[in-house]
Amino acid sequence: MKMKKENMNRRKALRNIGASMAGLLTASQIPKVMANTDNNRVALEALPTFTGPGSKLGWNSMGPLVFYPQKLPLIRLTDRPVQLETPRHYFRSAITPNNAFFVRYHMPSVPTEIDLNIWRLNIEGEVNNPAQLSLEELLNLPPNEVVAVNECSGNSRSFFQPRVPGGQWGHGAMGCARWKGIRLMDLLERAGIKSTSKQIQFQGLDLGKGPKGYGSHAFMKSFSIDDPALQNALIAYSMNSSPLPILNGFPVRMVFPGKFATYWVKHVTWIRVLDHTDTDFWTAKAYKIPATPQADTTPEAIAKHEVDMVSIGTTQLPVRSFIVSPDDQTQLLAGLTNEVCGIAFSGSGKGIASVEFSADDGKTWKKAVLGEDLGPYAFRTWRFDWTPSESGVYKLAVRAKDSDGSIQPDHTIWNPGGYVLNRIERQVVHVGKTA
Ligand SMILES: Nc1nc2c(c(=O)[nH]1)N[C@H]1C(S)=C(S)[C@@H](COP(=O)(O)O)O[C@H]1N2
Ligand SMILES: [Mo]
Repeated sequence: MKMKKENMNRRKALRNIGASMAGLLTASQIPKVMANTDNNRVALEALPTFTGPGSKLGWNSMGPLVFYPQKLPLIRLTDRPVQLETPRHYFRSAITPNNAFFVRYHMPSVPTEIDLNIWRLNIEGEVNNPAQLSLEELLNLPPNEVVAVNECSGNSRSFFQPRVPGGQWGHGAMGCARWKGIRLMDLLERAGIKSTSKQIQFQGLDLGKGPKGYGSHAFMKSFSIDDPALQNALIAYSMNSSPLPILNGFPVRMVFPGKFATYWVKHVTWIRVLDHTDTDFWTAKAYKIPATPQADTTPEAIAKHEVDMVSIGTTQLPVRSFIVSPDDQTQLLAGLTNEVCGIAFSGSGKGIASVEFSADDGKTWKKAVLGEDLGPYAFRTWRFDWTPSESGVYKLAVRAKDSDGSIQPDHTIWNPGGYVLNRIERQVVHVGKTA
């Protein structure tokens, strides 16, 4: 009897908690959700925004600034897995400092130290001469270099409306570094690829607790043997003339210039030549974009399974540009020259042809001055000396054109992964009076 009464009291207490929590959201505020193909739930209505349109702190995601090993304070999205975003001001230069470079993992367990006496890069599978190479042996092979942007597919995801699941990145899930290492093809040629080979799979050291073949187990990505991305790939042991920070892939990581960062496998330890098409979750199921222009679709079309989805590896980083300064805190004055600056980049391999600046919300455009050319895959800095004659509120915009003719659209897109956004970005600024 007594037990029963206690249970009843507990149940009542729980009901009360339920009631008071429900009190925080009225029925009309609870967003409608529906399932999409990946068993994710997609909000049908706009959710309250934190980093999206209309928010005050719009450029980066909102999160605490945290210290991690070898890093300056970065913005934390999540701790397990570690996801850290680079604050906006670090993009004033074309090279992102190693200690400010963003961090993204999928597994909760990431390596925190690596014993180079034991560590070997394994070349295995459909090769005539499997190899286990120490870092020292890699350093003795002919080096190659590229300056290239590493951009997360979900960079800017928090700006999607309706909101989509996944890390709610602002614009800081990108960085540009000078990568030095050995050509993947040099190693594969030494190993002798068999004619039975179909794909090359790259696997890192980080592990999760899930079963093999599932996303929760290990991180690996594959490209087909005839994919041109393999020809350009480096196995990088140096980042901006230093060893890689552990959180960015020490001792070596893959670098696929022009391709999204999901392929840039960190702590790459197994390079496996497969005689079949990879069935692992990360290549076979994850990171899919609609096979539509600009990977644009709608939640309704996804729900009806009307959309062909393709791997994000089939595309390159679309052309993008950003205003880094001023932000909405910068003091600007009418009649004075105010420097506007930022970066542009694209993964086409052709480089940036031009960057244009608008001080009137995109109605009229003027050419910006481009900074040093560090190669077609690098950030290209740009600047514009802007002298507003009147005080007031201005909507600044920037757009870049790629040397292959691609431009940034002036409209947003939507897809369920929150991938490949490259619309023209804007910055509202307040210009004060001098008298
Ligand atoms: N080993 C390993 N490599 C990885 C990942 C991972 O989870 N594990 N994530 C990929 C993704 S999705 C991104 S965006 C980049 C991030 O690179 P960074 O952490 O050096 O900035 O690493 C890629 N390589
Ligand atoms: Mo990513």
